[in-house]
Amino acid sequence: MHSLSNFTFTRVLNEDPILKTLTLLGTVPVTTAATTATTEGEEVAATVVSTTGDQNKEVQPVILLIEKTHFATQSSENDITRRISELLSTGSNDIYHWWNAIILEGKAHDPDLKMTVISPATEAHISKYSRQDRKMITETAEIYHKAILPWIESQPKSRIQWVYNILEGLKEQDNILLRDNDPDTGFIVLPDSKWDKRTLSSLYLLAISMRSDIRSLRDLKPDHLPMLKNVRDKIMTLVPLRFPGVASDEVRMFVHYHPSYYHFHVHVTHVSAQVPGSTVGQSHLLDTIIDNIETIDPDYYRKASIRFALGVNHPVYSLIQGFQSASQ
Ligand code: M7G
Repeated sequence: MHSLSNFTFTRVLNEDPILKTLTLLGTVPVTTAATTATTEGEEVAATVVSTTGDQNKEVQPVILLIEKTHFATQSSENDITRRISELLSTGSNDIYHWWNAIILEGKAHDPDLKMTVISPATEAHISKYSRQDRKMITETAEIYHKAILPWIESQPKSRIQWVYNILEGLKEQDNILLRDNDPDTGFIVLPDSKWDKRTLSSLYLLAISMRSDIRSLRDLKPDHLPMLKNVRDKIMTLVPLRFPGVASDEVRMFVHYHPSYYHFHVHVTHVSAQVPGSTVGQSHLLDTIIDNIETIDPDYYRKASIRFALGVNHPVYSLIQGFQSASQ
């Protein structure tokens, strides 16, 4: 999908006036690529409905994540004040003046919006990106092994196809910042799709493990310490070298529990980056993970009760609630 001319708006899934983001659900006519994804993959797009006027047309659901970009500040070339075509006064008081401004023309090197398109979107995507209440909930080791692990194992492999595309050298190869091919301790570092690839204070990279047997934090054992330390040490060296201006003590590395994608990966961000959704209770610092396994208990993550915040639409939320009420 390279244009929005075919996009038909369905509804707003979410919006955030602080992060300046808008998430829309809509449809586009079905493409051959989409059919491939749904026939060979075990996952089916949310709805494939039709009808426009008297023509019956197959359409597929699409999610558009739209975010206003940060201001480019590096050179006078990018000076935002020169791109404002109209100023509309909204008031003033003494020395204070408020305007709304209209920018008519964007520039290729200083775009106004960053957009992510998920096409075709599955029910799981629609649920993830819809506005929902978040709750704190505790997953005990028993709940994990009896209720959550079977669910994780039932996830279609197609959900992490994008990860394999990166590891197998099929996609995003121009962006790879580091590749360590060791099958046990190796990993690939590349920009996270959330990052605008230019604002250092919101630097966001992803380190994806070469191993495909680690689904999440819960699987981590002493055997994995060399891999975890390799990620930590190499990233500490890589980031200040590749991104002068970001010092090693400004690099934050963490793992999400629950992640959206059950193939082990580490989030790498600038310490001051605002990370949407990554609130207290979902992020586990890489250094703390290493320490827990190395000095507290080799089986720490197999045994731990983990408390986290979760959107109520998340399947894990209802699985935990279901398990708790069944055992009462
Ligand atoms: P997570 O902890 O599994 O889930 O992190 P989260 O989305 O709840 O944080 C997965 C990370 O991978 C997120 O930070 C995503 O922004 C990032 N990501 C997702 N996809 C589908 C891609 C992709 O195709 N390419 C890249 N480079 N990053 C992605």
